[in-house]
Amino acid sequence: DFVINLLKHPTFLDYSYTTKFIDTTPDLFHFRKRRDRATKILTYIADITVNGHPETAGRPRPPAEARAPKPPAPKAAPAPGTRTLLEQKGPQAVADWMAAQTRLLMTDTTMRDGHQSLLATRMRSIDMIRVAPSYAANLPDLFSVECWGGATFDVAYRFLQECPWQRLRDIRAALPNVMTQMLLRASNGVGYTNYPDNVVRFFVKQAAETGVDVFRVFDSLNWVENMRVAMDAVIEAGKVCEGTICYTGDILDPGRAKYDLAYYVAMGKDLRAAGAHVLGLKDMAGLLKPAAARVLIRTLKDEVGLPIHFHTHDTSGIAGATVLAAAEAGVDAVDAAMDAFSGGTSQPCLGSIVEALRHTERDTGLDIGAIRAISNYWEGVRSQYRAFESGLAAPASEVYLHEMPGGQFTNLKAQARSLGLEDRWPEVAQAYAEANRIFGDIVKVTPSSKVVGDMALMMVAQNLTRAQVEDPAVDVAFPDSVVDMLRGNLGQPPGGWPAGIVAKVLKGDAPSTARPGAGMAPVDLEATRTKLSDDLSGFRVDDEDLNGYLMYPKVFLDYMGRHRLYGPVRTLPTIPFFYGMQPGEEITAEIDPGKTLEIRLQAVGETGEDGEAKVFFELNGQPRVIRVPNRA
Ligand code: BTN
Ligand code: 3PY
Ligand code: ZN
Repeated sequence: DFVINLLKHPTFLDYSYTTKFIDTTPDLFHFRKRRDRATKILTYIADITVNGHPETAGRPRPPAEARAPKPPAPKAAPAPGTRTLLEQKGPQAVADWMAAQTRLLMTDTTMRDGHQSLLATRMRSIDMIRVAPSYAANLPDLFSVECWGGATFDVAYRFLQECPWQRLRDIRAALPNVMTQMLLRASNGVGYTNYPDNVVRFFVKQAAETGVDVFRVFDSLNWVENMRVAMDAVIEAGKVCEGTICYTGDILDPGRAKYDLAYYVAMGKDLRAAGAHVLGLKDMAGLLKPAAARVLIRTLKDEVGLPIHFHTHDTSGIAGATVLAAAEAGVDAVDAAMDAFSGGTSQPCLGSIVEALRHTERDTGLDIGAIRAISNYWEGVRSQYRAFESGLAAPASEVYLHEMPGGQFTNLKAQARSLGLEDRWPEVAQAYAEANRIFGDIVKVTPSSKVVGDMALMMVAQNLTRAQVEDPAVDVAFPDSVVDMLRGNLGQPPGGWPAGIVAKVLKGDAPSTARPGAGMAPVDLEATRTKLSDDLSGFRVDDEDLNGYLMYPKVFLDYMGRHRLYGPVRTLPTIPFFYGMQPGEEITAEIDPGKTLEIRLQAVGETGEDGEAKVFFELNGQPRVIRVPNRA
């Protein structure tokens, strides 16, 4: 069948990966073009070697022995998995199959939420693609591999100088049998604001085509009305639509009646009616406690009837207990991360859950030896990214106070640091909780969580209390994101926005209560493509590039500008990418399948009067000198 055929394909056999049309199209200038790309990569290495990488400057360095670890060898041809089922029988068959399993199904989040929550989303594609064949061969019984969406899209272009679509395509090719999964912020796409409906549809269609199988669709205010465009597009594409509830509050706390059991059941039914194949339960801050999980999961199973996929974060240290309680209550699938990318603000540990359930009714059946080998690989990967460690060293029961999502916690800490508020962190946490109350107690997840964070930082920086913020007599300059949210541009929370704060923030302007997308004109895609192509001196803009531009116009253009200078730097190993090379060091970069550059740094020469440093390389055995400005 198709799984076997793909495996015999030469590019799969040697673990090389696919490239876009532009990388491989042979033309008259093919040789010249390749040489140009090699020069570009050498220029990048020379620049980083001489000047350092701005993202790692002043940050802790990886241990001297940190190097890309070897991925475990594939033990067998990839057995048919969930993707095989999806391809052959469609998304409803996947949902029916899920519901019929006794075992607990597992999603590995290492390639998305794991590094998003622990390493500021900085994991590079090459570290994922290299291990994808090991997943395909050695863990074919995973439910899915979450590897795309959320913050990864933006960060790939913005900080890692790589194309997120290429990442998805390469993972897809190396993982033919297990479903890939993405996190989609409904009408906010993979961005921070509401996009026009046709942009959301175009994005989903492309993500499905390039390689996403399961779409976890959520709205940052739990407004189902604002999820329909994205959900319909997923269903239309024939992929698995995981309509998702974001969990906040505490269903067992009578003082927190806004988000009670009835609220979640009603939302679950709305999502089912909207066409969800699977019900996602997204506990982005890790607030669902074990006893509450038992009640919530059992009730949602009974009343909604869809298979349930549970996601949580281990910020409090108690997520493992919650997952086990959810398993007992009949949850169908759960998210977890491999050892080195688990715990803390990330997901609980996959291997530990697998072992905890061994020889029980919910035994996952996953091969713990395979998990260990892949975990060892990830441990090596993490050591290369020490510069991005956030340093949360212990569980934080404080999360029940502020309710920050796992992905935001360390981010906001860094933001607080940059504003000189680091030693006032407990106040930030308290202000975050108060800002939430000012907005009427809302779901806090990207992008609404960012607005609450902006508000909290402002309150601490300006020593403002909740009472002062709400007092019409006290003048407050609200952050732009707050004004935007209260105008209605992210949609409506349950019960609407509190009238008092709306009046104060909008100074009498009328807010909108309509679905934001309803008032946005569709973007003329072809006109945008033509204009973009002109701005890029005739570059052939394909649908992936156009989608990148529509989500993040400036970020995309900046990426393209750097790409012209530095070429396919995604193919560099991670240490040279962030730190450059040492004299005498030798690396390889596979810029096309089977086309490998052997790069040796000979020496870094003196900087001349023109301020340029000469860097001496050997490229595939031939001497090359590259000059770069010395800005150090
Ligand atoms: C390479 O040589 O690896 C890439 C050559 C050109 C890549 C362009 S940059 C924007 C767009 N996104 C991709 O992944 N490829 C093209
Ligand atoms: C994201 O939207 O990136 C999230 O991870 C939300 O939890
Ligand atoms: Zn998460």
